[in-house]
Amino acid sequence: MKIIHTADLHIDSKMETHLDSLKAKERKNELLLSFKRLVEYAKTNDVKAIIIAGDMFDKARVSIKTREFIVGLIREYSNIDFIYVSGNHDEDLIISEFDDVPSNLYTFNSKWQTITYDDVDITAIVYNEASKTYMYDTLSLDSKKPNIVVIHGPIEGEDAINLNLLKDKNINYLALGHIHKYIKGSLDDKGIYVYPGCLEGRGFDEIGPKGFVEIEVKNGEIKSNFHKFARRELHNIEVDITNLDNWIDIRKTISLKLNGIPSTDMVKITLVGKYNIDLIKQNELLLDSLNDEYFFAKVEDKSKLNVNPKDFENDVSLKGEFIRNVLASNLTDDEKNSVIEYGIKALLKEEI
Ligand SMILES: [Mn+2]
Repeated sequence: MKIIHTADLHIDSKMETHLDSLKAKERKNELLLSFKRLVEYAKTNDVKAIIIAGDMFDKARVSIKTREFIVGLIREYSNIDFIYVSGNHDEDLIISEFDDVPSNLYTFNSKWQTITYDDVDITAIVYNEASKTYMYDTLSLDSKKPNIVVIHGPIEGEDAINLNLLKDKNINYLALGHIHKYIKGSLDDKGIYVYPGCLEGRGFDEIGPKGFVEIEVKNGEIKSNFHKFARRELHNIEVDITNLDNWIDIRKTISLKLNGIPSTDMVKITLVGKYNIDLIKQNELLLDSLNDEYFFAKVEDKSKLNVNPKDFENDVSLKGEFIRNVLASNLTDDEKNSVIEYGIKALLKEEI
């Protein structure tokens, strides 16, 4: 029996924190379409159940459009079971009170509930203030069968699920949700815990490969594999511009670093290093040229001007005088950097 473990889809999320409004709208639709692709993948690959370990939606309130889409999709694929445990973002979602809940959609509450298949038992609970006080004591699993347990929550910090208290309870696969990257760890002698991560990265804090975990239960054994599936990946790339002389060199250095990244991906370039006073960076041009090449690009400039006051001690030109004045001022280092950069450009009659 094949099962998919996904979580943290955050459907209906605004996406505007990182993207401009046009791209945000496109990505918002892509979140929905990725879920559709996932369901189609399940059908093609003979997957019997899809576990959604929380935060399927970004908020408890979803638009009618989204609800129709999801419920319609679940109903259409009636041979697949959708095992949906709400998370911290969508806990109050009253999906079970929709008047048209498909019979293959299973929802859960603050008490353990088990769905029994021939090959495996899947047991789940909504993790909240109430259930976290008693869930360790009330979990009782059939030791003669492989067991998958589903919970949405962190495993570190104040509100963490206590993995120690879940040891030796016959859990073979603990299907978690909450952390937006793929993590697999050992629970006890016979069990593992897994976060599949989010299905699509939403911003530059969710970089790297994203997808779901495919589980196979065979002869009483559970095997699982991460499956890269996101429509687009996000990349956060640092580029050192120390000793580069001109914009063309910066662009070339960036291209080398981006080698192999598909143009459908999203890239954030952070410029670092110490650049020489004669370098004209043209970050807007850089941003435009990257946006021409990739679905979405962002540029952050953390590079520092490499200016040694000694070099200008005896410089009698206007430039020398200007730089000495700025360096002697009470401005912060960052402010000095930009004042000198703009000042030099102005002296060179550049556009500022
Ligand atoms: Mn989440």
